[in-house]
Amino acid sequence: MTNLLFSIPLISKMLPTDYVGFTFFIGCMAMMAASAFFFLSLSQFDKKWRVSVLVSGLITFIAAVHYFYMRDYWASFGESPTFFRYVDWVLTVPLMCLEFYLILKIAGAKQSLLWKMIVYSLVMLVTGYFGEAVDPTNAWLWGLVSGVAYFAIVYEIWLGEASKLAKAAGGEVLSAHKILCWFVLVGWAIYPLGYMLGTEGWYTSLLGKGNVDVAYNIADAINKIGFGLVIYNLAVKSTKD
Ligand SMILES: *C/C=C(C)/C=C/C=C(C)/C=C/C1=C(C)CCCC1(C)C
Repeated sequence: MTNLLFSIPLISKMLPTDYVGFTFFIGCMAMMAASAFFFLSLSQFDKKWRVSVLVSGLITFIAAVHYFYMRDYWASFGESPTFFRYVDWVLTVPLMCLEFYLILKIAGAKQSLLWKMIVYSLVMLVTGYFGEAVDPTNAWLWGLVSGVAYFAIVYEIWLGEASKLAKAAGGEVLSAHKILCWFVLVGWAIYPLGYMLGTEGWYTSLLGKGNVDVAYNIADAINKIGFGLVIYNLAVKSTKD
């Protein structure tokens, strides 16, 4: 009998030029390490900040699990794991909206603000999924609707109710809110760029085609871990006071 165990590889080779595979691999490790960091830091904070830091850890933990699946999917099929990607986002982006709400609660944020942002983010992601996976011939149109929802989020935190609450809260909360606003405006803008590199549309002649997964993986690392560190930093500073 031939040794079946050795004829079925349990791990696939990674070519040195496989940047997608590489960024998936690094993504797994980074998200996992960040989760351990956030979870293990919890006990050092005042009670009211613990939930925020816990949510930071949940965001990177949910991403870590999806990254393990996405890495394997890419290694097995050499295709974008679009489905897992969007499931990850549908879970983690609303949690990022929750982070805004949690830090603004001390200034009187209402649940309606949270729900409004969650609805915007779901519209943004569901239409994005349709453009990438269900109806890619109209990718530009789905991307446009998704982009409008994205700008609604940007408006809400930069100029809308959330920004007013942040000003009312002042101090460390206001500084943290400002940094998170920049993450959403600049860090999140990498996603529509990746989308345009990965789908066909009028923009293809301008931008060309590129690898959507490398763009998404870099963006996820910046946004999920960076976002969490801003919250962590806020909790550290507010606990010392
Ligand atoms: C952790 C994951 C995050 C922060 C994901 C954010 C995703 C976006 C901001 C995606 C935005 C998109 C557009 C604005 C238009 C094209 C379609 C999307 C879904 C890529």
